[in-house]
Amino acid sequence: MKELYKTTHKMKERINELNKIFKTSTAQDILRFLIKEYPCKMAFSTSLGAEDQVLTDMIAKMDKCVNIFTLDTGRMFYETYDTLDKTNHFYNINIEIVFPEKRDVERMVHENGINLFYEKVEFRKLCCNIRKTLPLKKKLSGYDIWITGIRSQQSVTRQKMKLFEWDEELNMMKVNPLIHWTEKEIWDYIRKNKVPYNILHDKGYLSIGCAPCTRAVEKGEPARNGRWWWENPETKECGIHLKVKTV
Ligand code: ADX
Ligand code: SF4
Repeated sequence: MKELYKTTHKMKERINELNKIFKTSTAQDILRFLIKEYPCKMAFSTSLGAEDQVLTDMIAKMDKCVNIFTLDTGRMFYETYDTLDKTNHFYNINIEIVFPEKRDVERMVHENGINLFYEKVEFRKLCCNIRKTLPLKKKLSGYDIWITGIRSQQSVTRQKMKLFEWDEELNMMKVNPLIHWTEKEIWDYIRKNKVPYNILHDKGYLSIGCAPCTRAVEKGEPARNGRWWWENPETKECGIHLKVKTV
C-alpha cells in the first residue's frame, strides 16, 4: 500500500512536470516523446470521431506498436462501423474491437428494457458503465498510458482537463494530446491530410456516440447538445472520463 502511494505520488509529480515541459508542444511532439519513453505500453481509445481520426492519422504514421482500440457498445451507427473499416484499409492497420461482457448486457436489458437509457439518468449511466466503462477498464489494465482525443472546449465537464493527467481509478497516466485544439483546427487537419472521417459529421452530427443517444445539431448549436440531449450539460459524461466504477 505504502509502495503504491509512493509510486502514485511520484507519477503525479512527473505529470506536473510534463504539463510544464510540453505546454506549447505540438500533438506530434507529444506522441513522439511518449512512443520513445513508453514503447508498446500505450493504448489509444478511438470512438472514430473527428478528433480521434486526427490522432489515428498521427499515430499510424509514426508507430504501429501503439494499441488502437474502439469500444463497440453494440449500439453504434452503421456509419461508425463504416468509418472503422475505411480507416483500417486506409492506414493498413487493424483497430481492435472491444466488446462488453455479454452476461452484463443481457441481465441489464432483461431487467430494465432495451432502451432503458431514456427512462432516467441512473439507467443511462448503468448502460454506459456496462457497455463502455467496464470494458475500457479491463482493456486498459495491461497498459501504462491511455491516449484520448478529448478537447477542453468540448463541454463544461472537460474545461479543467489537462494534457497529462493521472487517472485515480485506473491508476495510470492519461494523455489528451489535442486538449487545446479548436474544432476548426481539427477540421483543417482532416482536410489538409485527407483523413477519412465519419460521414455523419457532414449531416450535422458533430459529436458521435451510440445511435440511440446521439442526434444531429443545428448550425451554431454546441456539438455536445447532440449527445444525451434529454439530460443537463453537467451529467453528460458516459463515465469513461470520470471515475471508473464496478457493478
Ligand atoms: S464520450 O465519453 O462522451 O462518449 P467522446 O465521444 O466525446 O466521449 O470522446 C472522447 C474520447 O473518449 C475519445 O477521444 C476517445 O478517446 C474516448 N471514447 C469515446 N467513445 C469511445 C469508444 N466507443 N471507443 C473508444 N474510445 C472512446
Ligand atoms: Fe448505452 Fe446510450 Fe451510453 Fe451507448 S451512449 S452505452 S446506448 S446509454
